[in-house]
Amino acid sequence: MTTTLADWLAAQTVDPKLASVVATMAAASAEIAAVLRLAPIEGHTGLAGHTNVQGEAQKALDVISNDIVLNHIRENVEISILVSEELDEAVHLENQGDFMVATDPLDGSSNLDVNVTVGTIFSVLDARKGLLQQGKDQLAAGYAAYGPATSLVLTFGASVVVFTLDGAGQFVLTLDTVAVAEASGEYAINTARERFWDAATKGYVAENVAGETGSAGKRYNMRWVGSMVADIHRILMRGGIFMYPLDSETTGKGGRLRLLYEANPMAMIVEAAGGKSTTGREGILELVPTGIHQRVPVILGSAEEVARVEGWYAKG
Ligand code: AHM
Ligand code: MG
Repeated sequence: MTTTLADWLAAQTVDPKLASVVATMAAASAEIAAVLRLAPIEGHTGLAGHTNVQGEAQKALDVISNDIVLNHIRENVEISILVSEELDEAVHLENQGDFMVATDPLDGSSNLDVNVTVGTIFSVLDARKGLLQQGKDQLAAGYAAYGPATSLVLTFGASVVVFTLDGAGQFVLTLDTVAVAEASGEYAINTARERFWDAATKGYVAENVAGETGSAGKRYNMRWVGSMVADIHRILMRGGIFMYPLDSETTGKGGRLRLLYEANPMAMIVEAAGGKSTTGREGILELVPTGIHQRVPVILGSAEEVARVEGWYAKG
């Protein structure tokens, strides 16, 4: 029997208002998926002509996706605050609802013009507790991966489920328990940055490259899509580790990826699926944010691999 997202949400023992926030982000994702599918025909390609607060050139689809999320969020009275990668400031909506959404509306958008998987990442928090909350206080997290199929991955903290968008625009439950494999032979890191890496990252990756002849004692494969959503989705489905560590070029910024709407929701999902997440030195979900666009080092995935990286950091 088919379980739709609405069926599944109604069966959860969570605040129905919180469930409605998740349903809103799912609806926004379904609309973004429809726009992406036809973007080259509709001419939604290339740059929007301006930069966001991070100093990055916004793509036309970054802006369109952000507008879609904002429009859906405005229609849900339970949501009073939106933090978005594409908006300099937090948006305080007219609604007085108890929930805040932090989102990267279109992650990995440098992959758009080559038709490779991108995604929408989101985190749901209690708006009454302020903008800068620890990841462990997230109430829900999810992402949509726009790949060969559109997958919606959700957690309220206890477990992780996957829905697939059907031809009628409805999300259907396709995996009701996701477990990140404890061990893996796959790692994901942008190796072109090796000259900037710290000793721990160099040490861990060198062991993997040495394979069965090195101290890791087994063979590894490297995969890097360049879309965090796609790389994390692979890790949820078949294990592995994703790393965007602090390196000598990103140190001044605190890292590459953003805490509120990239690292925190992905860490919540990976941990709810039995994996681990860390900056290398502390748990991502323990970090106290200092700004809504704060960047952090991100290392997450299969528990054994993350523990090995932590071991390298513990050495120095
Ligand atoms: P974005 O939010 O501007 O798309 O940037 C985040 C993306 C991640 O999806 C991905 O893991 C990373 O940037 C890739 O970085 P790099 O270009 O160094 O490979
Ligand atoms: Mg992003």
